[in-house]
Amino acid sequence: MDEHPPAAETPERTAFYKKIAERNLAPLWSVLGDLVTPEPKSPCVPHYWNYEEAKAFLLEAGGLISAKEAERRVLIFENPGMPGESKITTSLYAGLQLVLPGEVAPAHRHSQSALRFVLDGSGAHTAVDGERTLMEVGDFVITPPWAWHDHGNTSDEPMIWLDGLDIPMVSFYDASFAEMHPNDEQDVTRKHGDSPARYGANMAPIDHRPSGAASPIFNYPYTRTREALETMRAQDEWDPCHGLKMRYINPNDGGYAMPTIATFMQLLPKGFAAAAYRSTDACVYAVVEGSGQSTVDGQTFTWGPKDVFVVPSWKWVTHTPAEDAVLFSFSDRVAQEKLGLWREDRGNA
Ligand code: 1HN
Repeated sequence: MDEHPPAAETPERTAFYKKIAERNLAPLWSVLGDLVTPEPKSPCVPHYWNYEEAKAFLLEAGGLISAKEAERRVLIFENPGMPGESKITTSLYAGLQLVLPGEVAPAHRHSQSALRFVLDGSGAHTAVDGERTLMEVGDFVITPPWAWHDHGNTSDEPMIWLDGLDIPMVSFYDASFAEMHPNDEQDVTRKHGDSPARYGANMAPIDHRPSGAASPIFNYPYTRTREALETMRAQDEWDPCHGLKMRYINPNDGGYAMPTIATFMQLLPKGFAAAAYRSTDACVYAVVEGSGQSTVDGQTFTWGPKDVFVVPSWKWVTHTPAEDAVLFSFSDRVAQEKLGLWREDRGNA
């Protein structure tokens, strides 16, 4: 711990360290300060990606490789502090996925949980465990761990979404399994709209026994999310740091919708000057509506619709919308809460 000075090197100590290293032993006192820091210390840095620029590259990739050949045609959002690691934060992966008209991204399943946040296009589908859902801009769609999933686009426009996965977390636990489905598309065994009817109408079948760690609602449509925010704003109860911020919940238990990734949607009204905030969950933001600025650890990002930016753990963030703005975000907060690790600092607010 940094209050404690590091042990001085002496010839005897150096010789001792060398000797024990041959037996795969090491002195804790040489590394303790780096292992247990008084505050979070992360390689993750604040960063912003302009959507139009990333989209142009993604469409270019569309001319280079098909969704089928790529399995998933995705450009990874790489945190500049961790190049080559396929991480947007220390614990999370994010990417931008393109499915062109007529394409299928073939069915597979894996231990990793995935979220899709729809940015562009209308009417492409994803299938999860035998049920298809149509995707519209602003929809938040879940692929639970080990669920078969494939994507198809029978519309006439490119479909682009933000993927968020817990890949680094699963790697940390060495718990990754994956397999391809024998067919490009899994059989559709349930009618379109089945799960929203069954679990998304504030009811559940009387003998429903929750199974699996994720919400049985696998598409949270933006129309309903937006309406909730718009209706609630009339009450004028603004959180000084967040404006009006909601979390997506699992109707089985009221917890977060996914077991490892927490997801949120917030409204920041025009003229709102958010108070500085920090928390231990590094957070990925995707702008849905409006424009504005966010200052993260002293760096100011100017954002508009569909732009993506990342706020590392324990770095101060302040949001300043230039007009009414709606922000989707996700983080590992749900995992940190389960592990008793999560903390926030609301500054003076
Ligand atoms: C995956 O399965 C998808 O299903 C997207 O769309 C991105 C990144 C790494 C591993 C699996 C998808 C992925 C992924």
